[in-house]
Amino acid sequence: MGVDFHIDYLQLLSPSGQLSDAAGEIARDAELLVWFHRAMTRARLFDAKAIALQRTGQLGTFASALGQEAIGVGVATAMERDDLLVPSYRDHAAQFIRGVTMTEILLYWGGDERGSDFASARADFPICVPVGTQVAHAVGAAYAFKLRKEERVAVSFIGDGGTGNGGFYEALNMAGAWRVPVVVVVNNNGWAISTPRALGSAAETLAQKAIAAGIEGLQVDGNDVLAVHQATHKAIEKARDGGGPTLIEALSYRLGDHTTADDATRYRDPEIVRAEWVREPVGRLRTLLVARGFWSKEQETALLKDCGEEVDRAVASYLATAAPSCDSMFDNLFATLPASMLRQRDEARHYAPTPGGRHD
Ligand SMILES: Cc1ncc(C[n+]2csc(CCOP(=O)(O)OP(=O)(O)O)c2C)c(N)n1
Ligand SMILES: [Mg+2]
Repeated sequence: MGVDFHIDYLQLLSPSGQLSDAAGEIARDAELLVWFHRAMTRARLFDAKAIALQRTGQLGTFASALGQEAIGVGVATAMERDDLLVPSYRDHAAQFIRGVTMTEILLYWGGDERGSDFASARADFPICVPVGTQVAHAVGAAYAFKLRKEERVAVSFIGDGGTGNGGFYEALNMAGAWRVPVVVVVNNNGWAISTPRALGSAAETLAQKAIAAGIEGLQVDGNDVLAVHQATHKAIEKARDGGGPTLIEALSYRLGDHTTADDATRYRDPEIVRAEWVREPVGRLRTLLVARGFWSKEQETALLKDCGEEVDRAVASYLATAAPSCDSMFDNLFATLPASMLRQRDEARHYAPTPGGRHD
């Protein structure tokens, strides 16, 4: 007895903008393709502004999604409104589509708890920084959907490095054993801070980690929004129909630093990064749109102006939000704060800046 396995790889749009016949209907849907382009462009402009805010002392930290926009956009557009997004910390491109606002994301990274209290997307989970823990949350929520016989699917993101975390294996194992409606998307951006993918795991693909959990695993070109969308849509509808979980490894590349607290030039050859720009997701979709006559220079200029203004409005709203009270970081920890936390809160109050604007 032995077990053979094969991991499929899906690419529909090549780096030079050539579309495969397997793209099907979606290739003719000009409106949807333009929508993908808008969503990726919005995320990219937001990213650049968030980094600028951090560099000028107006934002705490930020985890850029530069080069990985197709993953967030392809996944979120494959979800139904009632499905559940359980993000990691680099998934704002998906969160925007779910209805989370740019201002909320800025508040979050500005250290304001109110940034996690989404005005819409109420059911979606907040940003999760402890690596790997969010997948267990998604599996738990999916188990609840199954028990309640709700036709909802939980979708979670994790990084390549995160798939080495014990919590990830446990979550995947239970997803398989319980056969819950969950889709786990691995954003394989090649790096876990300064650890390259090859040092993070000896497995040839990360998708094959699904095999040990008894679930389906596949790879997609994570810089190809059409492939990400198609693969995720299929996995979500399979889960909704009772077909169980799927692990999707989306192959992309982290074109920026890990976060604003990182300087990747200390461990990564800038030449390699320059070469990776050939495969980035936004340019290849734009090439296709232009070739099909779906997009013009004028439309691109107008889009950049619109997105720039939208980002500026979000920044203005973020900066105009009065700083939260120092107590807020303790508010949602326990129903009744234990004595040790009360002591910490008192100490924090002692050092709290005078109430007022964010930048006092
Ligand atoms: C449990 C835990 N351990 C360590 C960290 C510190 N940490 C933050 S991000 C990161 C690397 C994660 O890499 P990857 O999963 O590939 O995601 P990426 O940041 O590349 O999107 C580490 C080790 C953490 N946040 N949580
Ligand atoms: Mg990574």
